[in-house]
Amino acid sequence: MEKTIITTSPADCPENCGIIAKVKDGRIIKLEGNPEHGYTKGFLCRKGYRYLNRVYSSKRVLFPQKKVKSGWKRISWDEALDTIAEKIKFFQDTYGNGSIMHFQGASSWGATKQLVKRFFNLLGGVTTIKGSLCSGSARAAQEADIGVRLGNDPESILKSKVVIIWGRDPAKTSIHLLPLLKRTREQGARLILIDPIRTKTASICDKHIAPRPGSDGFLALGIAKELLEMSLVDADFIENHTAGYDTYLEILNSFSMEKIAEKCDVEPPVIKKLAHTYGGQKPCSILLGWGINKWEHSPEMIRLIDALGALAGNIGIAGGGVNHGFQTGRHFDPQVLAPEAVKYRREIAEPLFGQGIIESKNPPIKMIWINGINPVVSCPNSNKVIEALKGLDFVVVVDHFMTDTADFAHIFLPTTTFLEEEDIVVSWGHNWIGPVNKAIEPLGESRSDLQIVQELSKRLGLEKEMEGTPREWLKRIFQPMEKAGLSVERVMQSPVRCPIAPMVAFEDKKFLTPSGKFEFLKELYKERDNEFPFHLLTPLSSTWLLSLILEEEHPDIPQALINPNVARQKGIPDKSRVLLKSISGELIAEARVSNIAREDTIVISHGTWIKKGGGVNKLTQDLISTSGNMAAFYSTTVSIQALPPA
Ligand SMILES: Nc1nc2c(c(=O)[nH]1)N[C@H]1C(S)=C(S)[C@@H](COP(=O)(O)OP(=O)(O)OC[C@H]3O[C@@H](n4cnc5c(=O)[nH]c(N)nc54)[C@H](O)[C@@H]3O)O[C@H]1N2
Ligand SMILES: Nc1nc2c(c(=O)[nH]1)N[C@H]1C(S)=C(S)[C@@H](COP(=O)(O)OP(=O)(O)OC[C@H]3O[C@@H](n4cnc5c(=O)[nH]c(N)nc54)[C@H](O)[C@@H]3O)O[C@H]1N2
Ligand SMILES: [Mo]
Repeated sequence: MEKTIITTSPADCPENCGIIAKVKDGRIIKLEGNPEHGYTKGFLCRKGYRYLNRVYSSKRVLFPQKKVKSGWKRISWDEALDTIAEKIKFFQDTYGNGSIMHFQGASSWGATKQLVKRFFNLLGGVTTIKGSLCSGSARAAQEADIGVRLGNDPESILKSKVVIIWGRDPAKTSIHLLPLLKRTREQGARLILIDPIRTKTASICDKHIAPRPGSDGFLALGIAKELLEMSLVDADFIENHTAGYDTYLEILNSFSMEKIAEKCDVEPPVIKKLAHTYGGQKPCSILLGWGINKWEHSPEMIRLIDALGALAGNIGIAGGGVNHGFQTGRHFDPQVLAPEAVKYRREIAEPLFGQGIIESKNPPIKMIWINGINPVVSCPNSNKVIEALKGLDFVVVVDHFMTDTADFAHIFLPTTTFLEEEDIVVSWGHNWIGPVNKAIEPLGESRSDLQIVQELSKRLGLEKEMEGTPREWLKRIFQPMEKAGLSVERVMQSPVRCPIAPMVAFEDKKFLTPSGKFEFLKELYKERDNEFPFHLLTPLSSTWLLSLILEEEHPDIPQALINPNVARQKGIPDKSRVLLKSISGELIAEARVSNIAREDTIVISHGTWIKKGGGVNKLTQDLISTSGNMAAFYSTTVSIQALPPA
């Protein structure tokens, strides 16, 4: 008998696709797109269709493991959880709660995943994490400007006359945006891409501008100058709905157009034309990406781009907006995290994870629980992350696979995939909420994150506070949505558009800032001196999602894209081996000579594992954004040299 299960990808991806799982005799035979999902509309990316290769991979770990001298030894759940409970009690009693750290990532956006945080809060609070590896700067920038990171519904671009895609590569990272972009272009809209790399997205755009990496703040200042020069500004919006305009003008007036052009390496006529396009035809939408968000000074860069929206009166209108992503927290009841139980609080910024552990004092961190993240691969400065993990007394990793991080665990706990779980996914990339219905029983002895902490809570006197079925917990977590008229039962039937999400953000022009107005930035950032000659951009890969790569699917060697002129100067033939060096480390890669990269830029995709010869974060510096505690992966510079064949 074949069954059809309605589910949703909880992956850390703006698409969160609606999925139909076809199940026969307890085994999933196929994943398909769910045509009833209003945004993803029945198609998945290759990674989605092929997700079953992960579920049924022979490399998936399905039993608890303990590290022994000769490697890993299978143990029972009882032994694993008894050991962990004893360690928790020991570290609490000996050094205090701060000696225990909980590092939860965002690899699954299932709502029940928060309950692991509840468990650690119920312990009285432990050392946790603040900031982000993904969107911290954009959140901080938009909180300062408009009060919250909230954009127009993606469908709003169908009303745009111009769409500027700024530091985002949807052809690779948001494939369901493509049909919308194509439709709006067919209706006559102009599409403009701003990206130092000539990506695949450039081929669907009318114009591609490749500024110096990290210089977009200046490009935005140049556009603003010309908007003012040509009176393409919305005086009413500036007068009635903004604050801090005079200070912003002072910043603007302290640079000449020529200086700006030199800084961002875009010719004045190109900047001026861009300003005419942006200010000349309303509405114009800016789609801000995550590339622009991974620099030390990203908060200022993003605020300078937001300012364009305010100047041209392109905020709060259909087809307008400076759109990044959506905050998902407002859908959930914060009390579920048991904040009242927290007596101890210490947070380490995610980008400084390694350093934070190494330098921790009073008490030093001794034990860590890691779930839903692979910090050795994903955090900047992998070498420091490894040093930090090696120095800990007790490491627990909850995952599906023996990742580079899991290699440092003392106990590995096998967890279920979403196809073995019941949950709800609220997306950060669009406004649809999707059900996660259980398609199959857990494979092997794998357990959900929730089940794992529930079992552990029994050993620590917290059973009552953690008990409940996933459905019962979902009803508690989802209280605010139930109050807004959307029940958990309804969500579990099929994907549904979020009832509180506006099609147009801030249509009433009442911003959630303390002044109620759009706030211009007050200060520019300090430019950094680069240590090495090339910017290292490490964007996401079209082939894989973050670090979710099966070992057998790894490339033999990472590929480094370099400009033909650099290749000539340095004597680096195509497909030859090169050595890259930064302040943090070294990496051997294969040079791919390509004019999609600027002469000052080297490009390597993020995600591959160190034990498979990859790991671009061995090169990246552990730098942090000026606000929002965001990892500044792209502020790293490198040198490159030819290597003899292996
Ligand atoms: N295939 C695939 N899809 C994914 C993911 C994946 O790993 N693989 N990951 C998902 C996740 S978690 C996220 S956050 C999203 C991110 O989605 P995107 O925003 O598309 O991702 P990035 O690759 O970080 O950056 C996009 C572009 O920004 C450019 N960029 C870098 N620095 C600058 C700059 O200074 N100025 C400008 N103008 N551009 C710059 C890069 O060259 C890159 O082409 O993708 C999601 N979708
Ligand atoms: N150099 C460089 N580094 C980057 C980036 C970049 O552009 N350049 N991009 C960054 C971005 S945008 C992001 S979002 C981060 C992501 O960094 P991570 O959060 O590390 O992302 P993932 O690779 O998705 O997942 C980590 C692990 O979680 C596991 N996992 C999946 N689902 C579950 C679950 O339900 N429970 C448990 N316990 N485990 C689960 C997976 O098997 C995987 O091993 O990486 C960042 N790192
Ligand atoms: Mo991300």
